[in-house]
Amino acid sequence: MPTLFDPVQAGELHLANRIVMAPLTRNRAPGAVPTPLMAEYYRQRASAGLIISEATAITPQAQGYADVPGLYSTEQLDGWRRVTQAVHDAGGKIAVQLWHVGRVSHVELQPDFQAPVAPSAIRAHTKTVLLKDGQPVFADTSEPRALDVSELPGIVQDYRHAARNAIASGFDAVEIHAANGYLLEQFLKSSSNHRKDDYGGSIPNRARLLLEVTRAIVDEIGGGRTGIRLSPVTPANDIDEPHPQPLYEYVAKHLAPLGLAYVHVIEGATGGPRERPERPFDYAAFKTAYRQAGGKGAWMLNNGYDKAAAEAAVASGAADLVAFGRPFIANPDLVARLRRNAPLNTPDQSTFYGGGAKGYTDYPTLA
Ligand code: 8OZ
Repeated sequence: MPTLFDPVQAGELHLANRIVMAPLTRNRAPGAVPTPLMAEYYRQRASAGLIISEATAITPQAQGYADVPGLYSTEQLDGWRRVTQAVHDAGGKIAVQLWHVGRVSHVELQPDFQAPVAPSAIRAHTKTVLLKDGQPVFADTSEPRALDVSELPGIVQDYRHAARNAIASGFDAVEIHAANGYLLEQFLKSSSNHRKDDYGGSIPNRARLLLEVTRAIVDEIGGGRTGIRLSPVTPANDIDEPHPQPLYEYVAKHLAPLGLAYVHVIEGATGGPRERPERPFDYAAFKTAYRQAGGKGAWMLNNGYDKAAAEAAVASGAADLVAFGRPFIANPDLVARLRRNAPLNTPDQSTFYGGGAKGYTDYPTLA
């Protein structure tokens, strides 16, 4: 039986253990440019089998929060190169999470104060973060405009270009952020997609953009360097799908031929309850649909795992990899602590988003 501490192959990635650092938004990239402090933060966490970077905007339009990084300018790529080099020097592996927020944005964060884009002109009743005099403030998201069908090939191209930039910046892989109520999930789920064209209505139509994006990235950098994050029942960012099972099994079957490095599944409500009684979902059947369709690569689970639950998931074969979020914020040496059954530092919520080294690079490691 495999343990959390055994190495594993995920596509082209040889991972030293099965403990993954989940993507974590930290809002410490002023002007969307990764800093040396970020390189230090990720370097400290390089003993994870795989680090998945914080969500990273593929274009200026993809941006939805103050001080989150991007992956489109020369300056940003140079900043990321320092990050990937630091992680590699410390013996780690790092994927970048490719992000388009869609409607979860604000005109103040958009090029020329334009409306954020979405499948349909339906506002998300959720907040984003702006900076006022350098201080983070919550603001309601702006009313989005519906993307014209003629714009969608350009968005697919933006993802492809970002994947190329990722490899040029030294990342080992990319993770497509298709979770948590952002653009690709806005297309997938029926509460946010009321389109009447080939990208709305039926399951194949709502899954079309996600599959086009994934195929373009796989064509650009190879499936073995491509992962995807999905959240079948999350209500995050005011999103809902009354019939997630057939939708996600369709997605699984169509991702299967692409030879992905991994599929990353958030169980339940992101960062919250693992069960949503009002939205039942059979995760085992979802995984079976992927494997039966020939899907290879690692199966990664996430949401609220502790050591015992993660060990059980890996031992039973339910997961090949388990992603830990908040524990990695407060425990740069999480792998060593789990291995030694050492106590964990408690994360300080007040320093999750924005700020500097405090609550970021100053958590203590074991002696
Ligand atoms: C927390 C704050 C802002 C963004 C996600 C990228 O939920 C995020 C995010 C999380 O996927």
